[in-house]
Amino acid sequence: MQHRIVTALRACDRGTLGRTISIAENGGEQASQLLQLIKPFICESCVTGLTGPPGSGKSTLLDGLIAEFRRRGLSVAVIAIDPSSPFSGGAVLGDRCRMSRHQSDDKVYIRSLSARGSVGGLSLGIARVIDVLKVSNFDMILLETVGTGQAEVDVMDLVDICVVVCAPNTGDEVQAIKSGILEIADILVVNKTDLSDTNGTLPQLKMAQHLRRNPTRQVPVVPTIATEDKGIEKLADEILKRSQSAGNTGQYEDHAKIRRRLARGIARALEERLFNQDNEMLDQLCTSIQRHKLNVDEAIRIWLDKDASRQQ
Ligand SMILES: Nc1nc2c(ncn2[C@@H]2O[C@H](COP(=O)(O)OP(=O)(O)OP(=O)(O)O)[C@@H](O)[C@H]2O)c(=O)[nH]1
Ligand SMILES: [Mg+2]
Repeated sequence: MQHRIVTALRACDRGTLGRTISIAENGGEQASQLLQLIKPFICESCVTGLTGPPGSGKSTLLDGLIAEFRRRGLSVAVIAIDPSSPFSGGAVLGDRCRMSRHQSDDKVYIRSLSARGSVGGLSLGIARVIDVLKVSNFDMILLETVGTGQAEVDVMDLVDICVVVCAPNTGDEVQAIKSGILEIADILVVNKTDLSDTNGTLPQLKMAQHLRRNPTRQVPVVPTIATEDKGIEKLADEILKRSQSAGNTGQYEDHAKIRRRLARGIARALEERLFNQDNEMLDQLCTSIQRHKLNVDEAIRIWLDKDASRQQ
């Protein structure tokens, strides 16, 4: 018999979605049990991430995309990640207000998650939340995150389609290139084209594509004015085109992305174990560092050499 939680999730019951997402986000034993329970019921939904500098217009674009996907008869779930930066503290409230016009639509589910206090663990929590949403079988799962730090770039490993949003003439595009998010972009959006001559930004972004590690990968550049719903249709087309080709091959998730996620998850689990468990050798190394007999690099090297010889 199907567990009542699974039945409720499959029926998109809001209360159950809210509760199970909180459990998934928090992690720990309860989350493991939940994930075990829902595993056989996880559907192949396409996950699209929108990332980019603060204020580039991600939430406004998302709002337009929700409307566009709904017009095409698709159900949509949105995860907005509340940046822990104090400068954007009010952002989520604004995001929720902007998107709230969709809240009464039972084919739309919007949820904010907090990035606070989950350094390094953010992407693991979100991966679990995505699994919960996949049980509810939304056609489109959209995720918004500020693309400034490594944690946010890591989050983009969770998505099937990565949309990088830049706004021209603010220096943001340079920032985006620096933080490496263009490397992982599947679609580039140049938003706020009403504010500037796009002549500068579009060639700049196209040039940036040539700097990417794999110049053969075609990355479309979509100009938009999110506040006037301009370019949203084209963006929706590009997202759906990619989603369909991934769906056709039956491979939503990229091998390299899964590998990176796995390595990160293992590293995090090891860190916790090493830090919390008694370990004589680790304590000896710490003492040597305190007494200035070793520096941290040397201690790491000694540890890794010992570990390698143990494995032989
Ligand atoms: N002129 C103009 N303003 C825009 C456009 N898109 C968004 N904005 C405005 O830019 C501001 C920031 O938009 P948001 O959608 O909140 O940007 P965001 O990237 O979600 O911001 P954070 O979540 O704080 O990183 C808002 O005041 C929007 O109204 C656009 O195409 N043209
Ligand atoms: Mg936002």
